[in-house]
Amino acid sequence: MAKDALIVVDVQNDFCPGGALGVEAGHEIVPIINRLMVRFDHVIITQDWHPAGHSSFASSHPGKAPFESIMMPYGEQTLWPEHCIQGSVGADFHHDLDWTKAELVIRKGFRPHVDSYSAFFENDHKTPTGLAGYLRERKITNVTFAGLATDYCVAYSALDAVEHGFAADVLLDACRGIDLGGSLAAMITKMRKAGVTLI
Ligand code: VGL
Ligand code: ZN
Repeated sequence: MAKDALIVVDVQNDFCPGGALGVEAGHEIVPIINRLMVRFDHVIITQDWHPAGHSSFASSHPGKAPFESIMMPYGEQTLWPEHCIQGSVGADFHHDLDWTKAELVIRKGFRPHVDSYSAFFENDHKTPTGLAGYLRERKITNVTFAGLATDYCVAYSALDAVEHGFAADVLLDACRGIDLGGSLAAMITKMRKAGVTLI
């Protein structure tokens, strides 16, 4: 157990119903995650943290609408409604999330020109967040993911965890997805094939 960490992904107001990029029933996972956090020795949480005018916002690209995609120097990027702007209420953790126990809050998506779904790498898949080094130095070998959204930040984080050599579990009951054009089923298949344990 001391080698296990729970990673709580982006349980922020903007990803909950009523938020800028509300995930259906996103708030339902909050009590589940609160119970989970007590059972883990180590808890890490991530926070989507964009500057105003971030390049992942459709509003930063004239003529583009949310959920369309564009080519960025690092590859295809889905465009989103403006969300999780640094310091805004939307970027705050859900008010019922009891994150007292979190040892580390890792912020991502703060570089204006690159988005970051994964807790390990930005979307260029080259710029590290530092999380892998943190886990290795703490001798944590197993990571369990819960949070929002299953098919974006949770899936990308779990895939990168496996790539880094960590054992990765995703607790599907403690996640909710965006499901854009079949992305939920596609990412679940991808995670399973990569060796992520889906629970
Ligand atoms: C996320 C889209 C944009 C997520 C973050 O947390 O899954 N999705 N930014
Ligand atoms: Zn974002």
